[in-house]
Amino acid sequence: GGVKQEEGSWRTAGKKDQKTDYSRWRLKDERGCHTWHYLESDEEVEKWPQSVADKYFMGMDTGLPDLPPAKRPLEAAHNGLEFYSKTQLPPGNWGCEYGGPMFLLPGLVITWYVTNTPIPESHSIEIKNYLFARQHPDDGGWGLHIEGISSVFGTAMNYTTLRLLGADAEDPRMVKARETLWKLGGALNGPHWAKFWLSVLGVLHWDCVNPVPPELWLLPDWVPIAPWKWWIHMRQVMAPMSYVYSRRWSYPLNDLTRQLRSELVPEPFETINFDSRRNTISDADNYHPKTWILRVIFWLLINIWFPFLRTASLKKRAEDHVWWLIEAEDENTSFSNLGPVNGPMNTLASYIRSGPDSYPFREHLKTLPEFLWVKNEGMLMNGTNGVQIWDTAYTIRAVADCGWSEDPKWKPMLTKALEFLEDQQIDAECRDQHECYRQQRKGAWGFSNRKQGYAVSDCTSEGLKAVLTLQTLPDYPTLVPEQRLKDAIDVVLTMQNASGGCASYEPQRGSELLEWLNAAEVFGNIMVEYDYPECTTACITAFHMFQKHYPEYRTEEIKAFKARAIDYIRRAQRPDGSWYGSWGICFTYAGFFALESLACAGETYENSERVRRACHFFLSHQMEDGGWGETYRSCETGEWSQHPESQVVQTAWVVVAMLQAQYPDQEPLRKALRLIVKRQQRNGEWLQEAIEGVFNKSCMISYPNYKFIFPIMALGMYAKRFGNDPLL
Ligand code: LAN
Repeated sequence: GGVKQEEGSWRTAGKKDQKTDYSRWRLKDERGCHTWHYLESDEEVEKWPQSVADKYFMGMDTGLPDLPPAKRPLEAAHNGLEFYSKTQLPPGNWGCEYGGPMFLLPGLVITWYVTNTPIPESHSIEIKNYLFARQHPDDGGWGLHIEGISSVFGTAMNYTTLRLLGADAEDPRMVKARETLWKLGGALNGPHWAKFWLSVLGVLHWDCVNPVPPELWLLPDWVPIAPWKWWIHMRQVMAPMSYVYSRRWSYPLNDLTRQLRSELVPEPFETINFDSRRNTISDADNYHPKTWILRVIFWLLINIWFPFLRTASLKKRAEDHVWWLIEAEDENTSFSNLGPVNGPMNTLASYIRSGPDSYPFREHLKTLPEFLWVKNEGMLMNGTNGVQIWDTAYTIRAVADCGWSEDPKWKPMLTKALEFLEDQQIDAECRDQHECYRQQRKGAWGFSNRKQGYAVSDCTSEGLKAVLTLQTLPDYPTLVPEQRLKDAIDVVLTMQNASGGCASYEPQRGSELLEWLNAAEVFGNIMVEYDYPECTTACITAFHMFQKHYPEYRTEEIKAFKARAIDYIRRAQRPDGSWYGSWGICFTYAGFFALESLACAGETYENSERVRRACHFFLSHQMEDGGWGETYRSCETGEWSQHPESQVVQTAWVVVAMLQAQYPDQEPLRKALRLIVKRQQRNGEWLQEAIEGVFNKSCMISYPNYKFIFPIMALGMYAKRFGNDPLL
């Protein structure tokens, strides 16, 4: 490895498959910022005892007792909550692993490596353990996400990560991974993002990377393809990527990266024409093939723009402006950054621009660990810096659905959760909001924590609903004053698309035709915001609840918003009665939301043909055992894909959906809940089943707390409707 890296624990080669001592890991939660710590000294271990939550997250014995067996719905919900409540973290929030994507750790580890950042031995060991644990046993490869088939993206990147961390090229598992990679055509058959990272590392040559010109950010706002119109995740990833691309920065070649060249690419390196490999990609990676228009644009950029038209001063102006945007993003998020891709990329950009001792680079190194998580398989990188606000708001809702908001047993837990949400509401706009093209955010909630600072339509709505649910009860203090509730409403009111539906972080800004310029190959629906039944429903229901308490505030606007939003939900229903889900798998998830929206509009099984169609869609997929199960393929293909096993989480979604619809027949729902209760363990927990979440159609992501939240919600709502008679 590089000379400096030897100071850290990059090369733990030879000491194969070490394990750290799991009794030394601790999760620290400071106002919703999560970091994992490995305590080296016995003194520290003594001072900072391991919590039940720590043990649970790492798959250790929690020591939680067996509970009286549950026969009735509320008994099962109670047992579930008894267990789940023990994982509430000190500031009042819930948290969990948020893994699934398999392309995140490589970006982080490559960034650490090329910036000569020492890596703690505990991290190096557990990252390797995780990657080996997630290697596909049959072919030795990795996919885009934990359940996905082996691809070049997954295999080349995770192989590289293991090698950087000291795994031996002759380790049989590495040999097997290489075989699969070569069968797929090697790293030069990888997607854009793989070629980018491997060029940064100096293993591939920049000529094989499709261009990302920073000049795009100099385009006037009216230009239809100007970046401010893109989906925020594309914008914030492409900005640092364009900076690094423009600088063509690569890590100097060393022994290890020279070896990697021959391990990742079957052809002899010297003979490769890199420019001709810009568009070569394996079928396993090519979810969204590039359009011919995009290829023509790339060709023009490479052959005309860069060599003949781009002046040095234009290059500098573009780089300076993109750097300004990167700095603004860093400041507006206190270096948390929007996500796990632009986090490492901004780190790298600040290293290149300002150097290893600069303030931004140092701050990035301190903040990046907030993406990491430790579980029984090792250390992984989360899809965001956590799920804090989202899971906490949903937990409040589930407990309330059981009718337990004022139960003295749960009041301290709920009060803590309310305190957390109060603390995490965003209280000010961004600096240079308009120049950074950021959405209004004062009064909003994000998905993870306030520090990250991105308003999300449905997170704001769920945050608001959770706060209202508790605060409007006489037993609870009014922590969030009226003005701040109205601020939240103001934000939600900015989120509607022209269609009436709602998107995620901002209303749609650019044309859906921009998808023709989607260069990332591995993802779909990535260039602009879309309408989502999930986000739309959260907004509708937030208004609905808010208006019960504050009927006078912006009444007409809210009324118009709701009417148009519900109309969108109606239009988005497919002929078979289903809705396509974008953030959870898949039809069971979206239907759960859509039927709640329709219930808000007074549409139920009895009076609505639409609702009946939706219920029959669900009934036609109910399994023998009473449950529902669809695989992640539903998201990729847009058609129901039957899972061989029923899934507790999806079953709970359908039960809630059918209860919202006021489906008259109790029997199918009772059968479904029997399954949920049978799957419950003696200590009240449910075990992890298939992956629950998705983004951009092709990448899956885990929501481990859903196995508590939604069964508890379903059991509570069922009991409210049909009574608490024994299920079994
Ligand atoms: C998330 C996580 C939460 C999710 C919900 C709130 C559940 C959803 O209803 C709205 C969209 C949102 C906020 C969302 C958007 C995309 C995210 C941030 C993710 C799925 C988590 C990870 C993903 C992000 C894009 C991963 C990085 C990958 C890139 C392609 C940049």
